[in-house]
Amino acid sequence: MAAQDPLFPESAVIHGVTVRRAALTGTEQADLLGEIQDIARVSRPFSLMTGWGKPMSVKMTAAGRFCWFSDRRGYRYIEAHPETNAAFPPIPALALAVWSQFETRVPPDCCLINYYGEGARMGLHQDRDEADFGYPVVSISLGDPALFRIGGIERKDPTRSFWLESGDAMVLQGDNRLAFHGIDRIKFGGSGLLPKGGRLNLTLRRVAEA
Ligand code: MD3
Ligand code: FE
Repeated sequence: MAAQDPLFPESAVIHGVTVRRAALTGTEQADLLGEIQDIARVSRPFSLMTGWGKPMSVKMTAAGRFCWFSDRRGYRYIEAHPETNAAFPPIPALALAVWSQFETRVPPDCCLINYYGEGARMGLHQDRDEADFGYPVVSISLGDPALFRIGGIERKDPTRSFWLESGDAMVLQGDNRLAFHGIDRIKFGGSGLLPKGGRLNLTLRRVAEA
């Protein structure tokens, strides 16, 4: 492993969150993107409805057993694609390898895939539909930079922001596991990774009880 550069540390705690910059090399990012494109061809990304009755600007699909889902009946994890009823494809090996760098007790059973096109954002929310908050959520960013915001366990708590870039991994655990968080905006076209621009975020989770 290369020596730590204080201006670009390989692993840094930023505002209490562990971020591993360049967890994936350029080649690995391109390989993982190819795998996500294959998944998206069979498991088409869909737009979910927000609690306000408007569609989310982020499109979603998944790999692994579970996919997060929301409709007028509420939020839940589903095990079949809402349009085709097919099971979701397996989680790419490169994503599993990143998870293993942070969590070795259990494998993830959900790899949520979020696509951010121009102007897409994700409002402040908590991830609390999983069985055991003792397991982390691991995020992998691909493509355009995104301004990530994280607060505390109450919506009114103060928030902090920092940029996530292509190839960065982040682990949310402990006090951060139930923190409010969101994506304020992306720098559309700020990375050449996705041919038509935009950002992909993979979140690896353990949904079912181990
Ligand atoms: C902090 N995704 O899918 S990833 C989500 O970039 C989600 O697409 C964002 O929030 C994205 O639910 C942020 C980072 C992330 C994921 C899960 C968390 C941060 C988190 C769970 C708890 C606290
Ligand atoms: Fe989230």
